[in-house]
Amino acid sequence: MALLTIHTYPDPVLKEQAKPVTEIDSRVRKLIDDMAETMYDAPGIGLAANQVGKLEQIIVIDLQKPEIQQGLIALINPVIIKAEGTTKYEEGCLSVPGFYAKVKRHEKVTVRALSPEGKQITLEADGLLAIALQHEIDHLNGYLFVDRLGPVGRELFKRKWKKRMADKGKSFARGS
Ligand code: K1U
Ligand code: ZN
Repeated sequence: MALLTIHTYPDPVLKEQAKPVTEIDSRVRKLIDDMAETMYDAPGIGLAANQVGKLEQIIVIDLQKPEIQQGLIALINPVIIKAEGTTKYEEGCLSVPGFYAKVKRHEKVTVRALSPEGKQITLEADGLLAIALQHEIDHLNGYLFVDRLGPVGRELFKRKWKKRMADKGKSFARGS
């Protein structure tokens, strides 16, 4: 297995639409293993292929809660086929490090996808799993959680990000 580089905002790959996987072969299964290793190392509870620079419709999720015992979920070509209710949850993103914000999402989702073994599966989820599925599927469609914020939240994000970049520039100039 190998650790992959996580691309961060504003890398253009994060704005791209990932393409459906047409053949689930050893290359795809290795990419899933590498994505899982990268997610656990980060650490995170999910990862989409766009985030490691691969425009393929693959996501991995592990909520890493012993009481849930869900384990690793790897989905290929996932599509939300049903969504109900609304909820708000404070999200983070490995591609937008250090920024957290409350995002409005569906409360429950039903997702259809292929498993790494090529079987069609249907997953019904609520709670954090439903949030993580929506967050990761958004990545495959070129959206970040900051794209789902209202005008005030987006403005706050842009200001914080600009300040962070300016601070980074200053410490680079100082050599620290
Ligand atoms: O897709 C990603 O960038 C991963 C992201 C997933 C996510 C987090 C919160 C709500 C929805 C989706 C993360 O995993 S950010 C890190 C994080 O939330 C976390 C890390 C370690 C332990 C617990 C949570
Ligand atoms: Zn993310």
